[in-house]
Amino acid sequence: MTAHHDKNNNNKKQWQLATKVIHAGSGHDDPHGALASPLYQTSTFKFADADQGSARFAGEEAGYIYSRLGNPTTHELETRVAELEGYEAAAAAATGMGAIAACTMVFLRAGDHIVVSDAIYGCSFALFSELFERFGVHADFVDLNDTDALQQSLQDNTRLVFLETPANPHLKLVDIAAVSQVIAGRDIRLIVDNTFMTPLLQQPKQQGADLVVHSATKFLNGHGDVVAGIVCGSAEDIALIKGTTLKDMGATISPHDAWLILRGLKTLDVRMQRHCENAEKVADFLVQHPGVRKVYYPGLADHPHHHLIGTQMKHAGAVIALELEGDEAQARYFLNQLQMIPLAVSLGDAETLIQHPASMTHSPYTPEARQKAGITDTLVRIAVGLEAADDIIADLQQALTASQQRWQQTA
Ligand code: 4LM
Repeated sequence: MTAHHDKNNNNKKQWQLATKVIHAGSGHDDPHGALASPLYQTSTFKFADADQGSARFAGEEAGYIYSRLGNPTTHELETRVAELEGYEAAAAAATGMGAIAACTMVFLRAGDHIVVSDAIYGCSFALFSELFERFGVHADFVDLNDTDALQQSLQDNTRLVFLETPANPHLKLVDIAAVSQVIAGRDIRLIVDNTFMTPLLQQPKQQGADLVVHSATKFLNGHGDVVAGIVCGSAEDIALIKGTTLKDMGATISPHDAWLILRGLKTLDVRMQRHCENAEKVADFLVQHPGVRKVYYPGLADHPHHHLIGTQMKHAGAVIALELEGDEAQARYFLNQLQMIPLAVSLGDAETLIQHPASMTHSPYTPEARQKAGITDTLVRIAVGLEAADDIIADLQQALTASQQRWQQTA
């Protein structure tokens, strides 16, 4: 370890997040002094001799074995994101769903019960409501802002509360600290999906989350060229996840994808600033447009949980949902009119993306569950990107004008 590294390590706790996205975890000792993190694109690692191999497998000697179990590039990513979220450790996964499955199943066995926020990403809903049920774990989907409903949903066998805030797709917020207070003193872990915020806008550990999970596919990577996930928590919980659900079910990240996310993370702070500025401008535009019936964006003063901005979260983020005047066909017509903005699921990319949750990201919900969660058939979700805000707005404007004309003709 060089003097330079020692100095960095002594100061790193005081670093601001804008510095940590670049420097945290980058203590690699490349023999050539490479500035960028080396990519250890290897499946396996050579042992010096048989004793070393068996000692590593027995956990008696630190060191790498095989990339499903750990890899230096992956480790660098895990260290950086853990520091950003304020946890001791992290485990990277092949996808966000891989991370969610690994960090929930590890704490569950047949007969257990979990409580989940009523609006979450469609595949998380499918995992908890369908797959878990097949293995004897029952999930109740609850409005977690209703403290009485949360209290009543808790059972002796409840092991986890899982929530997303802001919720995909309509940006409902959950007061994490309030949930944490209700479950305090029980043997229940609180897991927060922080994908929509990133640690730069919200650090759920400060509100009492035991684990924080991300789809790293989104803002963390930021360039739309990777699918990945990551979960942060105590060293003990992360060691358990790495040693069981990740090791034996195998949703481990590719070192190349970890390397791309490390690169993407360096610009997270500047990207989030631009994402947020653009989203505010787009929300302001949508609110005043006569063809738009409702805009869901926590940054707007009429959002029911607007008060959480400035306390739980630093900013409303860059995802907006809206309802157009008209029916579902009208929403589809509008999507088809866009010229620059791609019709695509995902979020957090340089490109602004737009999609129809009821038939796309939230199609795994039953129609009844969608209705209960407030995910209407006319809802459209915009993940605001990094383009010039005027160009995003101009594309939305021309598509809204065209669809308004259609609606006036049909109505
Ligand atoms: C989408 N979302 O919404 P992977 N958690 C949240 C998410 O939004 C997602 C995942 C986990 C979308 C994907 C098509 C809050 C995904 C799952 O896709 O497995 O990395 O993350 O558009």
